[in-house]
Amino acid sequence: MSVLQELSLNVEKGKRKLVPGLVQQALDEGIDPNVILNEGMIDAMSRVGEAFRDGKIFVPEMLIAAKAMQAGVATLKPALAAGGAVSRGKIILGTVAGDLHDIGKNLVGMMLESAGFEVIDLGVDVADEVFLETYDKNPDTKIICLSALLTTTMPAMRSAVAKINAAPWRSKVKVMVGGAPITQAFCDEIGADCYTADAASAAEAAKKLAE
Ligand code: B1M
Repeated sequence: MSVLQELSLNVEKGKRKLVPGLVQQALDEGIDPNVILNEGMIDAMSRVGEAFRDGKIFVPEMLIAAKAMQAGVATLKPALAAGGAVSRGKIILGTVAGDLHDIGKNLVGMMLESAGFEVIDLGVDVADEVFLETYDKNPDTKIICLSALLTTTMPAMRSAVAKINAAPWRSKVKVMVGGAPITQAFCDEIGADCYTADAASAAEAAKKLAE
């Protein structure tokens, strides 16, 4: 079995203590950090999601797998986020109200930081008002980034974007959205400026938007 297969299996099984060592082994074998992330960990989380959907596992198993992935991401972070020291400005980032998923958001934050942005990470379950208040305290913010992982929290994303769109400073800031259920069509419908499907493309898009 290759190290990536072993890593993927251990993320899926939630073996938090084994995952960092396997990530390190993969790095030592010279495997591209993005390949380690996608084929060694994100793939595993997709299988975890399918098993949950099919009723084969339950929330605790999903949480244990998430913790294993987080441990792996921590080991991978220096290799993944080997960014320069450029300063591209501030970004406000958070997972919308009612939504507790943060692995994808954290990856987006990591890639934005490595692209040279200062990221104000508001965490998960962020109320609409908190995005607005944080902008008021940081009016030099260039982009507000919203993540949502549940179809049931897409309305919260719509609501947050509607409030941002109604703010007097709207023309000075860009709004980016993403997360598994989000699409370009939904982004257009709710009046956000940019949708991207993954963390790497979010960082690329942010660089263009902030120019
Ligand atoms: Co949840 N969960 N979960 N969960 N969970 C999903 C999302 C689900 C698809 C599983 C399934 O049923 N197949 C399903 C949603 C179904 C739906 O909405 N239609 C689901 C459900 C139902 C739930 C609960 C409701 C379960 C319950 O309680 N009955 C519950 C809700 C809790 C809440 O939020 N209120 C719940 C809870 C949890 C845990 C807490 C146990 C745990 C999260 C732990 C954590 O995040 N710290 C969890 C997990 C782990 C998952 C799965 C298995 C994995 C999510 C993940 O981390 N993926 C997930 C299934 C799946 O995704 N296949 C599932 C890896 C991560 C890297 O990908 O977050 O998609 P992702 O991020 C990607 C892109 O989406 C993108 O970039 C990242 C990759 O580069 N991206 C952006 C994300 N944000 C972006 C922002 C951007 C741009 C790109 O710009 C701003």
